[in-house]
Amino acid sequence: MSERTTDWPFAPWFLERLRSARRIVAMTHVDPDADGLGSQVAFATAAAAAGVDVVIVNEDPCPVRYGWIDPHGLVRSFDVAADALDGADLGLIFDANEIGRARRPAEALRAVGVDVWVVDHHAVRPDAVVTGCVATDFSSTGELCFRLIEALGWQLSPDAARGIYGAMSFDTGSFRFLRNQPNTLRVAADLIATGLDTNPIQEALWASRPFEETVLLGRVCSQIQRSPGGTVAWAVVDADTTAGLAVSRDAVGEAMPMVIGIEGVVAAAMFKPGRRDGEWKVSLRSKTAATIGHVAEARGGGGHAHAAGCTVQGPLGPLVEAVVQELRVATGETSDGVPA
Ligand SMILES: [Mn+2]
Repeated sequence: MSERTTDWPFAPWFLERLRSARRIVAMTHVDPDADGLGSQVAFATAAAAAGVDVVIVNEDPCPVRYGWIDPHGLVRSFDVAADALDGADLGLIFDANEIGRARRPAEALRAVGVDVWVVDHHAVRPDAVVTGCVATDFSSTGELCFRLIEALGWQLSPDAARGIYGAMSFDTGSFRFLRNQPNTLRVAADLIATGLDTNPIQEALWASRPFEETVLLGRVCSQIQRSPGGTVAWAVVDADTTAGLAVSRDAVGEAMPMVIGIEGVVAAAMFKPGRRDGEWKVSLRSKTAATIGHVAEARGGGGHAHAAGCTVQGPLGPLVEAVVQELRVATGETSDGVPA
């Protein structure tokens, strides 16, 4: 078969492989988010109702704050559920298109010769070879899963509807970032029409920030810096920023809307320590007047045109300087690599 990936509408070979699988292992990326989790819970519950065996095994356990997406405890980590891989004949990574992003479950399947495919809405790196479904016009993997469940002829359970709506709300920032795609709101409307109560989902996602994380946001906001022309803003988050606060690793990411939300700012960056010593995670955002995906791609990362990220080995100073300078070029603040 020459074709390796399908967009929506899905290719017959893709749907047939899912329908005929003996056991599918659904995975998502490390540091799982509401899009990846909502998508896999939706897919697994719809599959179960259709008599298809789908188990969810991720590198990481389901974060406590996303427990509402998985009320029946379907999401398990590799540490406790490696056995569930036995007998699987297909792996499916949701919301990522690189095997490495799913870590151990994907590597374990590969090691015993099981195909690992993807269901994702992120652009594939030019040099990568992936199999499965990649549809970059979709707001979220959740929206893509809605179409997938529909195409497979499976029923949408209330749990599946909740997972998909949560995934869509998360990735669109509560339906703000729609990329002018009318289908996103059509899918949301279809979900509401099933009787789904969206209020608890919206409150869980957007109105349940722990107090200490709110204090952290204040600290991050007080550290925001701006370029001379005011088109680029950034914040560096280090151990001092989180000192004395019991906050999750992801909490600082919540400050991004404040950084990119500044009047006149077109591109924003946040820098926070990575998992390994000396490593920094760089998150990038931009408004419509600039694209920043290339800045992450040049450092081995990826994402979308207006939201991307990468993980880079330090030192921090030159990294910040280089990223900020590239963002200034992206916004047109400077026309070349020379600081104004
Ligand atoms: Mn996503």
